Amino acid sequence: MSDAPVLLAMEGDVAVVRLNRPDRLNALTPDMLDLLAATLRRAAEDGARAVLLTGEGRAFCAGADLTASVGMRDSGESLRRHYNPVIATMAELPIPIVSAVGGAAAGAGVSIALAADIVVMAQSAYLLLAFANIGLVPDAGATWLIGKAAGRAKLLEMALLGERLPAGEALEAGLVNRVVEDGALADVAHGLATKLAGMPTVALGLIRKQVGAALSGTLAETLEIEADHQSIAAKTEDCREAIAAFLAKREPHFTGR
Ligand code: T3D
Repeated sequence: MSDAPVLLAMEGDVAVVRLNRPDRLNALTPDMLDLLAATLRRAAEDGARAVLLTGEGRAFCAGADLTASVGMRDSGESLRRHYNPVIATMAELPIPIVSAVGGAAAGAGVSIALAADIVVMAQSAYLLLAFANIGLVPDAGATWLIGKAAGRAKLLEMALLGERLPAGEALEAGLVNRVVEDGALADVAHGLATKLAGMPTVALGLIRKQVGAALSGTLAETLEIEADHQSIAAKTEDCREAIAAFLAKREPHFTGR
């Protein structure tokens, strides 16, 4: 296997993107973050219709690599240059993302896991906003992602106490979508990514975009965006195919166009 810190493998229409520094629990370096953003963009440009994002080894991602001079550089600048573009790329990608979280998702690794559309966790996995434990504040969108999904009380608890949130509690808090037996993680996550890759890709991309906009916008703005997006979606080949299949009482075949 390649020793690149981020691996990409196409499995049918699913781009499997793997964080690959298992001996450091996939801790993030600036180069790795840049490669992750570039890999996600390339997967979409090359025609992938869904992404499965996961980590190699016993963790999803342990956040910033603490051996790589956090504290000696301008961390705000590091976030703006390397971390924020990953989260922005994930938000703007035109295809859906499933994250498969085994073991730890800590620090900025929490944000990368939760910035996916569907988050699947292994039973023994956990989320850890480790920042306050080392005198830092949540970053890479964690404050927004957790606040929007789970609300103020859970966000403050996780951010201030810096304790592990087990998968079952993450599910109860509305932070993730599925918790499965450890041995089933890869199959369940891959199954969801494969299902998404076979769906009407243009509509899924628009749904991602309008959900993001709705969470930050007003009802009036959302109504407008929905109308704009429906104009586009209703003209796709996949929409025509779905309606023809419905009327002919057969299964649709979606091409992503
Ligand atoms: O300037 C900037 O870039 C600012 C940006 C900040 C963003 C952030 O993400 S800050 C938060 C950074 N992350 C953390 O604080 C988490 C640190 N890690 C841990 O707390 C623990 O490792 C875990 C709770 C995640 C897992 O614990 P455990 O007991 O399962 O594993 P371990 O033994 O601690 O780790 C295994 C190895 O991975 C170990 O190396 P060794 O002893 O086998 O040589 C450990 O040092 C290494 N490792 C784990 N996390 C990191 C790491 N190495 C570098 N950076 C890490 N974040």
